[in-house]
Amino acid sequence: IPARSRGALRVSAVAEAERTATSSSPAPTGDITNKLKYLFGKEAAETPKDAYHGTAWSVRERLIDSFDKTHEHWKKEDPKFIYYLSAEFLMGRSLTNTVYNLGLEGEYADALRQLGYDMEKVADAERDAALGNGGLGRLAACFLDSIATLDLPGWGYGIRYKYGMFKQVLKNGYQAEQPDIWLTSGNPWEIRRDGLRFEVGFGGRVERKKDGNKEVTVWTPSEKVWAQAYDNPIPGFSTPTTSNLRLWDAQPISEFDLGAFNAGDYDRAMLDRERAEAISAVLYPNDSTPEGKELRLKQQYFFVCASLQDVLSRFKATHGTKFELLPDKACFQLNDTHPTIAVAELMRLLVDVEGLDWDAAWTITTKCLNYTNHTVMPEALEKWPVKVMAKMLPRHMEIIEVINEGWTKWLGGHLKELKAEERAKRISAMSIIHENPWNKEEMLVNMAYLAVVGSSAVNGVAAIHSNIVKDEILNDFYQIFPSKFQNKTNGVTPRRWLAWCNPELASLITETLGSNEWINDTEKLSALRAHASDPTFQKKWAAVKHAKKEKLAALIKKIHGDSVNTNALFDIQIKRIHEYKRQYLNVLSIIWRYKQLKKMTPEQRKKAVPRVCLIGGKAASAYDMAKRIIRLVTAVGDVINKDPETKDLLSLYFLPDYNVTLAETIIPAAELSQHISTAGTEASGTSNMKFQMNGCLIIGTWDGANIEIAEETGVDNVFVFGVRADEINQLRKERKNFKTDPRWDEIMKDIEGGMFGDKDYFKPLVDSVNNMKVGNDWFLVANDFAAYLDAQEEVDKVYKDQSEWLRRSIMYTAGSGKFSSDRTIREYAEDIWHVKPSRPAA
Ligand code: 9GP
Repeated sequence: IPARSRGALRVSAVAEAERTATSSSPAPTGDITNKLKYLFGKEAAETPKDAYHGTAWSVRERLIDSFDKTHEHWKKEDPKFIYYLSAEFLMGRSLTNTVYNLGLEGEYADALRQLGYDMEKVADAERDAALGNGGLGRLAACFLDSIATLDLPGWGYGIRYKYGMFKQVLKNGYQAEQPDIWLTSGNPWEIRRDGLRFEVGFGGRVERKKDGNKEVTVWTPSEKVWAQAYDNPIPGFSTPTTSNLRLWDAQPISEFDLGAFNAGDYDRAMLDRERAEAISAVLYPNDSTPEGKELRLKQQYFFVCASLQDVLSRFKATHGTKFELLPDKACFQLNDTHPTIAVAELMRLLVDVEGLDWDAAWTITTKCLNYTNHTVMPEALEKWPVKVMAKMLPRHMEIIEVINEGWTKWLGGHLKELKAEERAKRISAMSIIHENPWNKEEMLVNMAYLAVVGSSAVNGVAAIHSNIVKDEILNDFYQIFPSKFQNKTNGVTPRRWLAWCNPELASLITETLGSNEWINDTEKLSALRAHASDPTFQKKWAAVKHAKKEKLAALIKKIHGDSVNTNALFDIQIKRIHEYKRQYLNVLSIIWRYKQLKKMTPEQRKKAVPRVCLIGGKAASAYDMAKRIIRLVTAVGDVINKDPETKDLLSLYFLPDYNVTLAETIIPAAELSQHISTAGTEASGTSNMKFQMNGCLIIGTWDGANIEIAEETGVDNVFVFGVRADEINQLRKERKNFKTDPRWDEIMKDIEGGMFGDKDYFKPLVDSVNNMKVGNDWFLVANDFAAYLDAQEEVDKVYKDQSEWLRRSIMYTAGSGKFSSDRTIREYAEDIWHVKPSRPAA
């Protein structure tokens, strides 16, 4: 990072001077080499990896100082805390973020330079902490950054997975999954809290016993593990606050069965350890088998149980057993349905362990919990078979039954005006425990319903999605509790996703706006609008984009060995691979573009807009159709990237192992990004916001946060196409009358005919969209195809007018103020959590 950019990004020279003056930390150069010598046994940093280790362990100490001060302050002040419970935290790398957030980048960059290293290269040696799958987990990470930056007393709680999200590799163009072994070289960003562990039980039996006159319930689990705490300090930006992400690692209660070992039964000797460690081994074990399902439920309960015990033990240390004060001191956000077992667990802890009566415990529980819904996809709205729940968590199953009895009884009273038959129907539709519609023999616990009944507030993550939650998914509940339902449009941290990943653009913005205050107050970006049509400013803007495209081109060269045309439009779609996200639609249009180019004369080709198309994302390991889509991308790429006639005008690459770090290189370089889900299916999307911040134009459907982005950017600046959410149901019913576009028919024949090879493998993909009958082409790819091609033509037209393109690009960044996660978190803090900032002294 050039010195000029660093200066332009700094919080303020005064703040930094103050920090350095009060810091007792040793000079970084010596400290880095000391860390290498005493922790790694190395005399000097021989590789960027060495330099990374020395730097990270040195920065860690500064981070811990800040962490300790913050937590001493909070202990003294005893403010209300928000606890963000999430099965996923997609943190990415920490070094750059930490030094920038702590204002140490100058010091450490200089120190590394003295050691002969460049900060960016050193940062590159870090592995991503990929403890998440996609948007949900990355959102949780952005939220932690904002919680700390806004000085809000708050922690994240989750699982310290030994293996994060799998590493995706391509084998002959097909996705293959490899374990992500991310902890082998140690993790400087965590602190193992020795002695801070809680017991978590599973299975066993439940009994009623007499305790004096009182009947008490005693759960004796058949299996127990320790949840061991690891803290991951989260530095805020431009503040002394450093918050925390506490992750739990599962460990055996008894280390090792020496008796079994001595008897020669080595497998049994290790059994407890293996069973325990399996709980925090992998993110999202494949749950297509009953064992996989049990393991997932175990994981969810494991981290929820440890987190609640932890919070209650801190609460008791200050307030004893005055649990009626708990809602004034703690609130919990349930990130999707994964932590919903918290409803039953908090009841169990309050009633069975602390001896509160049921009603008092229920009032406290519902005041403390809140639930965010992140998806309309039925597969992600979890429903656990009663059988599995009863086996794994017998006491919780009982508690859920009692909650459901109380709830349905209350509902009966509330709906007493209705006729008996109608009332019974409504109650049955809203029961937390219900029949499996596909298998009448099986009863299910509906976790979303449990979350709604057990929470104070329920929210969706973009305006359209929150309306769908109210009007469709949870409409019955909305009718009963309208005031419970809210919207909190997602946001992303402008630190990682603009300032730190695109320092060149950040410097230009700071220079133009006269200060870097926009980093913490993104509404200030709107002042860029005044410069959007200024040719001198446009030139500088374009130069930054071009430099970023060069960097991405170098990465493509490294991965695929090909040089791409950096004067081409960089057109990008990066997200999990899913039918509803419609990467398929993108590929079909690329095929069409290729066919058109092939038909053109050399003269006509000169007028064509060249494009480099990039697609990246992981397909869940058991998601067959998504894997076929990846193969289609690579197969089409194989054909067109090798065609000498067109390859400078069109290329298509699949970027394997899409993760946070890759996104940090891709997003600043993007000129067009695709957010083309079927309207009504993408809850929000958050990469759309990251692209927008980096001045990337969007082609998208009227879906998720695209709508609000378009409103903020100016609808005319966005390439919007396709059917609207309110038309979808009708269109699905009318499938068989749908007349496909002739261009569509041609492409389907090409794929079926083997133009890209592998025709048998692609057949199910073609069949899934091409048979016009009810239930097929569920995501309406065929319906939107023609409109999408038109929108793509419009993209080309605007790209030819570079001054208009650049004007739009600037308008995107200028309109991105709303999508800072600081805004989102402020709204949660004010409307749901009622948590106030509490900043430690610097
Ligand atoms: O699919 C949604 C995505 O649209 C949203 O931006 C993100 C954060 O709210 O959550 C995703 N949901 C999940 O990953 C699973 O519910």
